[in-house]
Amino acid sequence: MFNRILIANRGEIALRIMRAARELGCETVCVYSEADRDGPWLELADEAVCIGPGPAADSYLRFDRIIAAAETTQADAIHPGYGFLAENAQFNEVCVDCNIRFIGPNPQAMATLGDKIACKNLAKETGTPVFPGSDGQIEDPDEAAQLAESIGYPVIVKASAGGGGRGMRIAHDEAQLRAGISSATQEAVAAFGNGAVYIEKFLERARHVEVQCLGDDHGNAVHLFNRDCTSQRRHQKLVEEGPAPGVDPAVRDRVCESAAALIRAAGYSGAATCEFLMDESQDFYMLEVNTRVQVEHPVTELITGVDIVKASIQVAAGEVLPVRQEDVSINGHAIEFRINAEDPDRNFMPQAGVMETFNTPGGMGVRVDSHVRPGYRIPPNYDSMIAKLIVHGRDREEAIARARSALGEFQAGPGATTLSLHRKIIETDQFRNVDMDIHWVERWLEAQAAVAAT
Ligand code: MV4
Repeated sequence: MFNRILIANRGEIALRIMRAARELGCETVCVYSEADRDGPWLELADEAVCIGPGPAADSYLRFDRIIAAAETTQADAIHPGYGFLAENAQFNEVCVDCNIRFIGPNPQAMATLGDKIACKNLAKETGTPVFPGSDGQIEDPDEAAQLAESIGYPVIVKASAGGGGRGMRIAHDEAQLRAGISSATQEAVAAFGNGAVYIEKFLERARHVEVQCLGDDHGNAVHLFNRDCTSQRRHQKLVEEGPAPGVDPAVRDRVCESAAALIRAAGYSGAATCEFLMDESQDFYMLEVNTRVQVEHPVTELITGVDIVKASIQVAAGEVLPVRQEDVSINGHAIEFRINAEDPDRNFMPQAGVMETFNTPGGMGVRVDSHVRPGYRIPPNYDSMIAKLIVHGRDREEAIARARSALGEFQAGPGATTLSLHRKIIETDQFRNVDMDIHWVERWLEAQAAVAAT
């Protein structure tokens, strides 16, 4: 096991990683920016090292400063958390070159799965379902137009180096397709330095279902079942739950096993998530693989009992996966609510400033992952998430009942938060009846605003 782990992150995930590290007997080093000087999570670190000013580009994204901090504090591993450098294969490689263990996949596995075309090709080999589309990169717009004709419009043009909704164009006819290929290519060159684009069938009404996986360096990979992350706005997830409701166990197991097969084939170590879209017939199509621990990992921890962050550290230290597939089962249902310091009534405007009131809920099946305490000043530089409320029950109904109670108890202010939004979401017919698709929250918010305007 490692002696000292450096955490190249901040906020709730820095706290989450430190807790897992401590449990494994590792010391922790936390790097921080000047804007995070008073971060309450720094008190839990054995050492804290300032790596620069508030803007992430001058601190949390600086390879040189993070590596220097690891070397001067004699850290033997770096956990990147999520965001910042978590999916940066170059940073990963620099860690390897400096003889510091990057807690996550090797640079090769990260690069392969991070490249959408390479990932999709590997998925085809492992039997992971993907959308019908181009066989790799589009070389010739005429060929692309022919292919689109045969799979049928609408199609979507995607950048191989894109992700999270960047570099995508929807085309309903040939003219839009030709324009989309050209503009997506230009955008991809400018944004990622890689202009490769591909096309696939575009699915209108879909749910976002993802599979949590774990791999090790001994050729093992398991899945920890799935989560539904359909409730989102502008590619920002709001509510996640697991297991994904309304997926037949046989379909679920087949898709989850295919996701684990993909991770295994990539020679992947650590936590990974395979994202899928699911249509109304429960047909699945893989979108992309996230090569990091995700914000919503606690949903899976509550329903499987597996400590995903601890496992990510153990496998990075060379240990065999702490769980075998046959030992993983689903216990009940869990739902996570992302509490952001944003005003849902003012276009989700971020609310920087002091959190004066911060009373978190408790009781059976209630978990709060947060770095905030009363008096904490939210810096304007970073993501506005201040807490994750995760509830667990024997079934979805009990989880929702606990969510209602816990969301009612939760007090945070004076600035607006997304707590008020979550209290409304759980009462909607759409959420209660799982009558959801990836655009439902945006449609519902617009309808609400229209009613408020009359
Ligand atoms: C799609 C799609 C429909 N059909 N691909 C958006 C982010 C990136 N991960 C892929 N995305 C999509 N790919 C096909 N073939 C619709 C989306 C999409 C989406 C996916 C998941 C969650 C929210 C979304 C919001 C808009 C579009």
